[in-house]
Amino acid sequence: VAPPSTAAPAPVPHPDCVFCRIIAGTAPSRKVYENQYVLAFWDIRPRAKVHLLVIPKQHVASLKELDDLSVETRAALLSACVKVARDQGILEDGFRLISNSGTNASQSVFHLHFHVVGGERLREDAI
Ligand code: DGP
Repeated sequence: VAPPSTAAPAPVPHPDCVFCRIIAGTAPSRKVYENQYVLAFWDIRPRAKVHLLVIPKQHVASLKELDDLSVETRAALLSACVKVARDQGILEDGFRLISNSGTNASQSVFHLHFHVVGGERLREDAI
């Protein structure tokens, strides 16, 4: 009997989601890291010298739906944020990890994402 597969299920693209198109490869991006659970790429409108986005391959709209992701995906998201920060050389001097969730946070793309921001001194009151 074959052991149970640990592979992540194939992501189900959400209609009209730009980040799902980036995952599917039908929209361009500057990728920096990818594994079976997550993808990391440069923000199209960087607000610091380093500004990356880390997203789950499975579509969920925001942190509100975090529990819909597998525990492996949830762990992979946080690990990937730290890994890409280290790979970009911003871990030692410090960086910021942000996820805007919902209206009050002015979320604009409704596919969960973490902003990894650094490479320079960040304002105390904004990303
Ligand atoms: P938020 O406001 O937290 O939902 O941030 C969404 C971010 O996504 C924003 O900083 C700009 C970025 N973004 C939007 N569309 C694209 C895109 O097509 N490609 C890339 N690389 N980033 C995008």
